[in-house]
Amino acid sequence: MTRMLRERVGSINMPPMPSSSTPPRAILIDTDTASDDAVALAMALRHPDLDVKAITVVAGNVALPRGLTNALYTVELCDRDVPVFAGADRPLVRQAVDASWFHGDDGMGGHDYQPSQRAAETTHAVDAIIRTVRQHPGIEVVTLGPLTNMAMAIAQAPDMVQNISRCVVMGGAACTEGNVTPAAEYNIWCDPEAAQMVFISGMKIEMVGWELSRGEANLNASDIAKLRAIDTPLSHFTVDCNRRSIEANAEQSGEVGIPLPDPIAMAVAINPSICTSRSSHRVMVETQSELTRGMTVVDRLNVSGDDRNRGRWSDTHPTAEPIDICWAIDVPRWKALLFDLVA
Ligand SMILES: [Ca+2]
Repeated sequence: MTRMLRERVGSINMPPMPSSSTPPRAILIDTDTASDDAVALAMALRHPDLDVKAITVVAGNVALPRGLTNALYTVELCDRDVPVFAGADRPLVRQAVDASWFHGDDGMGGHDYQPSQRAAETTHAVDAIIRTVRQHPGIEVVTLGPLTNMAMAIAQAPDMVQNISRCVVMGGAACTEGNVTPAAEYNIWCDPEAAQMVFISGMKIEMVGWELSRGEANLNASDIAKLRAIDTPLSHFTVDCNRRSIEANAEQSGEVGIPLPDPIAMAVAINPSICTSRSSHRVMVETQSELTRGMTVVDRLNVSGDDRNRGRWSDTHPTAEPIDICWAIDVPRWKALLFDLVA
């Protein structure tokens, strides 16, 4: 369990460092870096209890080169020296379909942020994931994009999953509507085959669906004013890079404010108690139907474990470890954590 922030974050040029004898938690982040990913990356990079070992980028919200640029810029903005690796430039078997309409052509609200100094590593992200996980038993993984890189890594090194203490997946829509089709959330819809491979890999997965970023969890006008008042480069960046997503949010769902699914997943990763309702269930991903492509089918009532229902689901699908589903979050605490980390 994460402790309270040991110190308030100071100047943007002086990121907080771990101060106790407890070593920081090793973490790897896989991301299709657009605006909400960037905020999530910043939260992890700025948190004193986390040691971000690697950032691996996958095609998704934006094309791979742009996602790479956005991730590198964010690392630079946070004044951290964390390696960034380029991974898959398309889903496993499907065409790439980005979400630039939601995040802006550059994924960052049209600001065209460019890193001035940093460049990506030459190692492929999949190799970097395997190497990093093997080097750091107990590492935590947070995925913020389509699961292509993770699926490829698991396929190449299935033993790797034993070293991952938990994998927090921003993805899916647990027993509710999606944001890219009525059935599916974007990250899972984008590469459903990869998601299915990851979900049945035996890894300890916590699913944080997009629905948790809706309603009161959006950053409202008051929250945005608070970020402006914090008045750091990072607090302004949090608002500015989401300029387009504010408009898109209103167009798509009629909701007002900045939706931040990736930062909410990161908040749950940082402090699991921000998730206030969770339970474990088998989850399968639809890969056959175009109607429900990428749907995360959650066995909420655990009917597949009922002998009377065997043969209806369990026998026709691979056995999988249950996945932890986050059903609700503590909205004030999620926002407070964000404000702390961008101050
Ligand atoms: Ca993302």
